[in-house]
Amino acid sequence: MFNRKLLFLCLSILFIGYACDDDTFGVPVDDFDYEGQALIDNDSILVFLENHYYNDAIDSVQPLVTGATALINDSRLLTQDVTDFDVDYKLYVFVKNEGSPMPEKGYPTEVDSVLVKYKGQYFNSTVELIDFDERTVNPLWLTLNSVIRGWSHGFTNFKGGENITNNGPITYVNGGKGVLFIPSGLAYGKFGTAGIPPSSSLLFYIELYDVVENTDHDLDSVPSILEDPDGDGDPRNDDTDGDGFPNFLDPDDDNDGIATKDEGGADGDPTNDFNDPNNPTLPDYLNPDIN
Ligand SMILES: [Ca+2]
Ligand SMILES: [Ca+2]
Ligand SMILES: [Ca+2]
Ligand SMILES: [Ca+2]
Repeated sequence: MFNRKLLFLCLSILFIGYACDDDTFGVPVDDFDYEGQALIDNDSILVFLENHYYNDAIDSVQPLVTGATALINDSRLLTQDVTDFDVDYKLYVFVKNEGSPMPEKGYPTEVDSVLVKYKGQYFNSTVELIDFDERTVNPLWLTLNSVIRGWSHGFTNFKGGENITNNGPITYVNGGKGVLFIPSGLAYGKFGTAGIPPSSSLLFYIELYDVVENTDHDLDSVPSILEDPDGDGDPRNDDTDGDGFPNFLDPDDDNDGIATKDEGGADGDPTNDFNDPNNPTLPDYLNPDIN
């Protein structure tokens, strides 16, 4: 990990008698304890889940009362393991409604476009909930690569609703609906943001109305989720031609002057063309020697 390398470098330099402070080489040393904060957040969220329940009558998380099932024991609560920048997190997802059974409304990937409503709250230092943002009247389109990581992963547990528009306003039924419990490291982290203090864990009530399956951000005929040549499930960290634009936002992925969508052969699908006998497993659109 980069920070460990930098620490090693600092130690080496100390050994030969140079000072090593927070901005050695102009690169700030980040000594924030991400793993420790993740554990603190997880403990707080668990305490919260043990002491609250989901009131179905009012669709609200409420303090536990006699006869109710605590969220931690509610079979509708999922635990999702997420690793981000080498830190392991637990994301807790309460699924009130999974979403439409129609297959084409299937689960979004973490880079798909979604139509959502939400209401966000943060946990303060005494694990009370404070409102900070909501979008509860008109749903909003956004893409899951450009939101907090807790959303990117959490929404993949839900499906969209069925469009029942009949020459009137667009309406959806049977959409996904639930609550995300997000540790600060998958939200706004150690800095927080406007209206959210540093290292705050978040609670979001969410509704998922619609999904654009196989969202293709750069319109290059390769779905964004497949623009992941290193296969780690995260298309944000792949930049084949090193031009600063990750492949899923780069219409010419190998910078050979031929747009990726034009390296797809007769069927227009760039993912199944391999014309380099010296490199038979590399698709043409990622191979600058083939154009
Ligand atoms: Ca990747
Ligand atoms: Ca690129
Ligand atoms: Ca691309
Ligand atoms: Ca090529």
